[in-house]
Amino acid sequence: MSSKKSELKITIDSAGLGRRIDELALISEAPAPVVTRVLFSEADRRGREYVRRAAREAGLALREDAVGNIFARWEGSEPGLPAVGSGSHTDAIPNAGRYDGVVGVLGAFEALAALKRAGFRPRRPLEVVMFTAEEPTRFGLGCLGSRLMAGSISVEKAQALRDREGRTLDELRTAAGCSGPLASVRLPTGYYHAFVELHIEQGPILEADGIPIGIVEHIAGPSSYRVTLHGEGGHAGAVPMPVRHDALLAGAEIALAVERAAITSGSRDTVGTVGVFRIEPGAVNSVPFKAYLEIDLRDARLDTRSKALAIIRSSAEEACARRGVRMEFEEINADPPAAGDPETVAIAESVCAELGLRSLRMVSRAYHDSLFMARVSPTTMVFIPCRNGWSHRPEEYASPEHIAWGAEVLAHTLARLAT
Ligand code: HGY
Ligand code: MN
Ligand code: MN
Repeated sequence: MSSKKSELKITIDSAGLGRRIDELALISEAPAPVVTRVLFSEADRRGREYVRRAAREAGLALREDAVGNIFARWEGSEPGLPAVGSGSHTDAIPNAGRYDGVVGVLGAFEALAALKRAGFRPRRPLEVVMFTAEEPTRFGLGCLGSRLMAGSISVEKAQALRDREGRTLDELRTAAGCSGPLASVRLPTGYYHAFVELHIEQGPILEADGIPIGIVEHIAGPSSYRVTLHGEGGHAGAVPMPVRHDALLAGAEIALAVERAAITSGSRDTVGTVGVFRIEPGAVNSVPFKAYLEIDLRDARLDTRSKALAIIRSSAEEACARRGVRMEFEEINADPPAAGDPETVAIAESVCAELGLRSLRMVSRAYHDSLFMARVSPTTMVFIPCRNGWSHRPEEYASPEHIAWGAEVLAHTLARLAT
């Protein structure tokens, strides 16, 4: 990896990049300005087609693997060398915005196109990845494409996944046109020389501090859990309060226990959320006999996350015992945090300094495909500010100037790594 100052004069086509981000945003299961593109839905498939077209327009060679990860490659002068990777995702949760993931895919295409326009000739291949299923919406598990690439999930576990309609990954990927064994998704050892992902911060720090670039040193470890509660139903008027076994109220106590455990963990990086909470029968005059919750619990450190989980579980057991409600508590995923590669972080940081851009080393509490790429390659992320830190909502916004600076820092960093 060369760290010498580059003489490259890189110009990002900010207007073109913004237009492509806006065009992709219109490919959605929901009316604008809402963006929703759930894995292998009709909108996701049209979004993939848009990504393929954008890659070709950037002059990149395309291939796809058995789970639908899309690779767009610029061969280097020494093709056999491990590639320098970048990329992100274009799937979007319900009621999302247009920048999460998309900036890292279209921004990487623009970074490579700008390097081509500047006359750069890479020694190492440069490759942009559009990862399949960074979001957990379809199967309840995020980063499915990068997990399989990194060997962080077994083929058996991936094939056992079911969506809410009971469909399997194999059914859906085949219907979307993917083929080949899932085992072939795993990357050969040393496939990437380094990996750098451009992404909006999805938090308020960069904007609040007036800093245009974040460089990720740590990515918090995500975990999620399914809780099913079996109480007793009955007539809302006839069942006296002392004899009720209300599943919703047990669930409500558990949701409050998640919040309390995160706030009192002693670590400012512990975050806990109950983002899914369904009850049955769901009638105003009927005592809920069943509740279903999904808990999202994260921390930059494993020990404080484990301690918070233990508190949540014991609070849940106590509430259910007191209320006469039966509980099933199942882990969906519990991934360790990842560290950014110090040398790659330092290169991105020196690029910012040479461009006269202030930068800040950060922890990412959102997870990204880089969480798994860090297991198989030296990795870091380049963050740009987003308005009020908003993300996973239609008001998500990143300014053209910040997007262009992010793509410019990415272009120089990738060039340095590929030299
Ligand atoms: O949930 C996350 O952190 C990511 O946006 N999927
Ligand atoms: Mn997201
Ligand atoms: Mn994302």
